[in-house]
Formats: sequence, C-alpha cells, structure tokens
Amino acid sequence: MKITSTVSLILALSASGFAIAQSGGMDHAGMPGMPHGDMKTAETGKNMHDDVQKVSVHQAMAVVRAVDPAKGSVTLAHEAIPDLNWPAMTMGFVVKDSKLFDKLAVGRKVTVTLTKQGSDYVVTAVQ
Ligand SMILES: [Cu+2]
Repeated sequence: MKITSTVSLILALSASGFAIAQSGGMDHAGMPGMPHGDMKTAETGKNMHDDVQKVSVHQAMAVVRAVDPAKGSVTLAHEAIPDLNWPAMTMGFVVKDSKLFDKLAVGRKVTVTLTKQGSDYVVTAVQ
C-alpha cells in the first residue's frame, strides 16, 4: 500500500512536473513573438532617445585649460554636472561654432552649454 501510494504520488508529481514543463515550453513557444515586442520597444526607445537628445542640454561652470581652434576643440576643467552624473574633471569638448572661441581664452572661467550630439557633448554656448 505504501509503495503503491508512493508510486502514484511520484506519478502525480512527475505528471504535474511534465505539465509545468509543457506550459514552460508553451511560454517559450510564445517567445518568437517577442522580437515584435522588442522592435516596438526599440522604435519607441528611439523616439524617446531623440526626445532625450533634444532636452539633453546642460550648463556647467568650467575653466578653459586649452583651446585648439584649428581642430575646433577646447579642453575644459569643468565642475561636477549632477544631472549627467559627471564628476568634476578636465576633458576635451568639440566646439560647435568657431565664433565661440572668442569667449574661450585659456584660464578664463566660463559657463558652457553642453548639448548632446550623438554620443558626445558639444559646447554650443559660452557665457
Ligand atoms: Cu567631463
């Protein structure tokens, strides 16, 4: 009796285990539909990213360390930019407009406007 009930219990468990495995398989079978969802998400994400790029403008206090008008770049020792999660550091930036070099003199303390273009932040204004 004990053996029989144990066997039937095992059978019941394995049967339910099989059912679970099957339903798990069903979920996996539903997976091919996922790329569609991903594509929609990616599309939405792209639009959101564009929106983020539009609003991804930041101002930072900085001291001009070096200018290279020929290359259109400036090296700035900028203060921390909390909304970008950037610590204070010295780094190079592309300068959007060569006219901005009029305001970028080495040693000068400025407030720069950084606008995200692609994966880089470009100096788009100097105060
Ligand atoms: Cu930096």
